[in-house]
Amino acid sequence: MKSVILPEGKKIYFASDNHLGAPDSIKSLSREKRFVKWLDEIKDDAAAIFLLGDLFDFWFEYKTVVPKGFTRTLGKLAEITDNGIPIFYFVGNHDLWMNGYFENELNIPVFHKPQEFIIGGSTFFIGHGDGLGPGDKGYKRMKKLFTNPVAKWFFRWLHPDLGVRIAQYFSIKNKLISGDEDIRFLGEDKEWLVQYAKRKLETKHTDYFIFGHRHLPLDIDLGHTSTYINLGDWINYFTYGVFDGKKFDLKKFEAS
Ligand SMILES: [Mn+2]
Repeated sequence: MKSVILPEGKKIYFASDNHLGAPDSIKSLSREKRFVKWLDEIKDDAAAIFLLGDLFDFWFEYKTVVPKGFTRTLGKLAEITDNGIPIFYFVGNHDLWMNGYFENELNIPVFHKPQEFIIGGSTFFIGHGDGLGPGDKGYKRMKKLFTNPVAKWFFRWLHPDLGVRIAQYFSIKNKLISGDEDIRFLGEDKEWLVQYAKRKLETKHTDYFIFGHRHLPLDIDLGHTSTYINLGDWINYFTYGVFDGKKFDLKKFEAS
């Protein structure tokens, strides 16, 4: 299990689901500027920052090329890690084709599966949240294709102008393929990430389950002193999580 030291007076920050690049570069840019402003404000008291996926609406790394754009975000992330503040990245279902760029260029470890962390004495189970729990069979099949080495090899050999265009089309048009769900609360018994967390709790206690993917800010008491947090998104809610070693809060970053 990985651990993060949380000094007195410092905080751990969490955010997810920016979907930069969607629905177009102009609309994305104002959200990106707000996100960079948030990063700039929190860096002063951050002990670590966790980004829980779908930072990009589509991201694919070719051997020598990454997609255009997102310069402000990448620059700010580099500035923060250069100043010694660790950032952890968990891929989402929209940007799972990461392959070394964040590690090498930004010094940010990238996780393709949920991870357990000990942070300031509390236990955390952290991930994007796609494909976990019961159901979602159509998406789980698609994810097998997305992560298939042969399929990735063929996609990589499409010209990027064509490959990225095809991917953007499917990302925005097709909810089954992108794995995005309705952003209304389904009720605790139907929220599959709640069910997933409750099942995990049967074998092992965890203080906090932190996920993104639902695009819906949720703070649910699972009983047995365990909490499920969904971070919401940076499209409609502009929400983030902050942990000070004692309590976890979901907050909104107001535009000013
Ligand atoms: Mn998402």
